[in-house]
Amino acid sequence: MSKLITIERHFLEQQKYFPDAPGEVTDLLNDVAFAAKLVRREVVRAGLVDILGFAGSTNVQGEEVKKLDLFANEKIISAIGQHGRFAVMGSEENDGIIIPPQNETGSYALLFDPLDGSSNIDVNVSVGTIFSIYRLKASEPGNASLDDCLQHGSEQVAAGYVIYGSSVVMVYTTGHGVHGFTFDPTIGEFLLSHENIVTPKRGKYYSINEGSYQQFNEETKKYLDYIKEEDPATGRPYSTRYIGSLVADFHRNLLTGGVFVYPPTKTHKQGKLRLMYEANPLAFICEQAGGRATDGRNRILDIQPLSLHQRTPLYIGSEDDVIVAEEFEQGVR
Ligand code: AHM
Ligand code: MG
Repeated sequence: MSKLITIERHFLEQQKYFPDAPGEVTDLLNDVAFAAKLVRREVVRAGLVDILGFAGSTNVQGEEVKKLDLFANEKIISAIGQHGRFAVMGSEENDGIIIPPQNETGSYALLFDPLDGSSNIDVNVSVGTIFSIYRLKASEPGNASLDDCLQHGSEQVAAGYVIYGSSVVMVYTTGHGVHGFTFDPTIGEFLLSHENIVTPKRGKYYSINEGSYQQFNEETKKYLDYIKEEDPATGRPYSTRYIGSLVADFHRNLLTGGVFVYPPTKTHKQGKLRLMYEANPLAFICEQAGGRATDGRNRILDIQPLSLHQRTPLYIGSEDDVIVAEEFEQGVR
């Protein structure tokens, strides 16, 4: 039997990369992994809501049944906020920043999407949690502000996601490779299952919501025509894979190779996805795995954020595939 490595053990080993912050990064990641276990516990029982009570109603214990994404949001805020390691948080579910009760001792900012893929929550399709960690930029602990959240993605100390799928997997990076852990429910631990993930330079999948075709610009339409042409030399046509849960689409493409595109549309010039909660953490992971992530022109990690809920087009995945999609977007093909 190969050696079993728990996620906690792996976090400890990452600490060597942060000699100026003894123990801190390990603790931060442990907090996130613990919150993920709490969310997992609820996600795997999602179907039971039908038996125990509908979201928005009262369950058999007389408690109000929360929608799963709101539940995940509250759990993450309370489980992580209580340890005093984060001075400020931003969630896709909250309009403004969140200052946790023990913020005076925290030197970090956490940005997260508690349960991404909302359209899939009630139909037993994979959803995910995404997170991103920064050191405070502008403030002393106890005085953290929005500015501490609005940092370039390239400043991330760590980022990761949890996919609640056929099994539950947590993937993270601290800028030293990308590592994946599968949850073993019998012992309640995430165990190392994907060490040093390297994404293929080219894949065979493209992931885009083609139902929005009429909303796309001419460049995107041309790209879609191209990707479906028959040309064995370049592996075309590519196969479509689109789940509608970013974490699930990203995770598959990370492991198998491929490109995910959420382009600008006629009505949403900046696309749909959020820079701080979705694009930045996944871009950090993707680059660490040897892939590429841009808004069609600029590297995601170099975009200056101006607001917490800012949106961005997203081209992410295997390097060669992303470059082709960008060339179409820029009109050079
Ligand atoms: P959400 O935050 O409301 O869940 O929206 C984000 C999700 C992503 O997971 C996914 O990639 C995208 O929305 C799908 O959008 P669309 O239905 O427009 O294809
Ligand atoms: Mg989301």
